[in-house]
Amino acid sequence: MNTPLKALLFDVDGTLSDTERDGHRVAFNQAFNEYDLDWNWSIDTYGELLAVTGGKERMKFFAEKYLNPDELPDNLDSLIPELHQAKTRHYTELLAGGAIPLRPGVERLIHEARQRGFRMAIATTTTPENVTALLTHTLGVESIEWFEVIAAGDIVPAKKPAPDIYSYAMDKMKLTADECIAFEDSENGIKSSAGANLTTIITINDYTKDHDFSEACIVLDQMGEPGQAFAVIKGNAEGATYLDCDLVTKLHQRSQLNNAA
Ligand code: XBP
Ligand code: MG
Repeated sequence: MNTPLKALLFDVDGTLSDTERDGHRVAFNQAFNEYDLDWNWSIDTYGELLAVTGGKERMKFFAEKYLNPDELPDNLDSLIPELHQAKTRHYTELLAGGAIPLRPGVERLIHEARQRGFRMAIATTTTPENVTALLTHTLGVESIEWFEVIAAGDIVPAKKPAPDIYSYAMDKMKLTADECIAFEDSENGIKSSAGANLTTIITINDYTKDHDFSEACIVLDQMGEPGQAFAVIKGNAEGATYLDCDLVTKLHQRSQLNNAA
């Protein structure tokens, strides 16, 4: 039984755009500065902290695991949501300043998917405002409407690696996992998508290149463009040099056949 592919479900951070190092990390540090905290997340420390998804959850983890008890602010529980609001403000300002572009091939694939009538949704742990700011400042404000569901942030209580955010998006679209394919960049991301029984295409980045992607149908260094070939890290791209809807459809079909075997 081969169910046709109907929808493309995209992670945001690390997948659509390299937002973590020069976006989220910088915005966290700006928020700490604004609140006169001498916390500063280096590129390496941030890589460790990415093990925890969600900005509020990440700050709490940092405070509890990286600080001495005497360094902890008394009002930590009320401070974290305030800091997070400030961080979101700084982050969306960075995006508005054009600081973070889409990764290679993302815009092309999204346009092609629209033309070919594939449905699209977002499934991410980041705050909804961050998603709309990224879309607005890269693809244009009208692109928000191209995504039938923007499943983001606290809309589900259990963030990635829990499968809930993908299950939520598929429920809203009235689709089953075998009618969809997910695009992810991280181990927490694929735990979530694979946990929701989704075939998953991985494009790695510097923070995630050593993660475990054994459940991916293919692992690429990027989506690639005509004239800018991707590198295939794991899997079979059947001679293609960039990710287009034909390759996405083939990967989906192949994974269905493997699941049935
Ligand atoms: C993304 C994240 C997010 C951002 C911060 O993970 O972990 O938490 O780093 O966003 P994924 P907020 O790509 O797997 O969805 O500060 O808005 O929570
Ligand atoms: Mg991600």
